[in-house]
Amino acid sequence: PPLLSPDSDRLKVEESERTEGGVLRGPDLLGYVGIEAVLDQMRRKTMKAGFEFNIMVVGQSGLGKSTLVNTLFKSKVSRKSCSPNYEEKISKTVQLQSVSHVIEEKGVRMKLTVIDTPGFGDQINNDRCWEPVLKHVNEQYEKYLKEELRVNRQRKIPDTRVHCCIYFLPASGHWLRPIDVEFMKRLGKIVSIVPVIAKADTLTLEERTEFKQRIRQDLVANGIQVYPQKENDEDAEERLLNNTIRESIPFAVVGTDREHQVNGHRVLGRKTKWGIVEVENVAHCEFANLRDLLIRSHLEDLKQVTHDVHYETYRVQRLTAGAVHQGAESNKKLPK
Ligand SMILES: Nc1nc2c(ncn2[C@@H]2O[C@H](COP(=O)(O)OP(=O)(O)O)[C@@H](O)[C@H]2O)c(=O)[nH]1
Ligand SMILES: [Mg+2]
Repeated sequence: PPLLSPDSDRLKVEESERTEGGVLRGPDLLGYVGIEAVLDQMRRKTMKAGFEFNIMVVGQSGLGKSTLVNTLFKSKVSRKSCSPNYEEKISKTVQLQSVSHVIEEKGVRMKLTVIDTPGFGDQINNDRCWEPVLKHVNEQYEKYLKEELRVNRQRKIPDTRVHCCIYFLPASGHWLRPIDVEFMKRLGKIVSIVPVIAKADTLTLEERTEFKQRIRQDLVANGIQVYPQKENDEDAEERLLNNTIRESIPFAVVGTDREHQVNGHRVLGRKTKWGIVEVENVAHCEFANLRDLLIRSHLEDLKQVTHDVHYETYRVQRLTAGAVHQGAESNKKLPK
């Protein structure tokens, strides 16, 4: 029997003619349909399921990586290395460590994984120290791809892909060092990199402005891609918002694990002999800008870019390479 009766076929054509090129908005409709309720449905589903966010921190030890991540999420999600034990100190290789926590706020659950890279850039010869990081990022793509390709696959594939890589630049520098260039050049192609200036409380305001400008120039000069990338802007509105971010990176940040009293309020800050650096005060440093970018405005976008751009690139490369490989294999088996 035909799947569609001639009648319903005609109906379909008429409908598509009527709506072609046009948007039917509220006032055009005969009454309230209730499409907007989909937002509530999405909200409820997301709240029930929770979501994953995987963040990686890269930079030499002592730059305040663990402290900053803890400051970002206002909890001890990463272990501070105040007194590195002997073994850690002599570690000759970059060792990646993942720690996961579930953070819940107002009923929304986020499974946060922090991937730390102790040992990065700590050796005298830092040749190819980007390699273990690159390997880790690609391994997570591979894991996801393998799950996706399985016949009986899970309804929701566990996501271990790195959604964001915060790269810590030491505040002492005047320009990007070779290790920074080498790392960001390679990793920028496969993961969203957000460069930050670590321990920015050690710079004067002029030094900070100069250093930031210099880094932006160096990034362009070396063809390094950092997040948010221009070609991934989805519309004019997003472009405008992202332009302001692109003009102000790298954020000069300060981290802390202490609260102090300032004018009767408890604030996160670092106490020095000459005063308190307030971490969340935009007049003091750009920590708030970083937090807003990573969590309040671009968290979902970071996840989307990871899936739609970085993972997609990996998937296409991997599957075309696989197809070529298989083709070659089957060619060999062909009878001559
Ligand atoms: N001046 C200053 N010191 C910081 C800052 N963030 C962390 N520190 C200190 O730097 C040391 C190393 O911090 P840690 O987070 O363990 O660095 P990591 O090795 O990169 O994870 C600790 O003594 C921190 O208190 C900062 O923004 N400014
Ligand atoms: Mg650490």
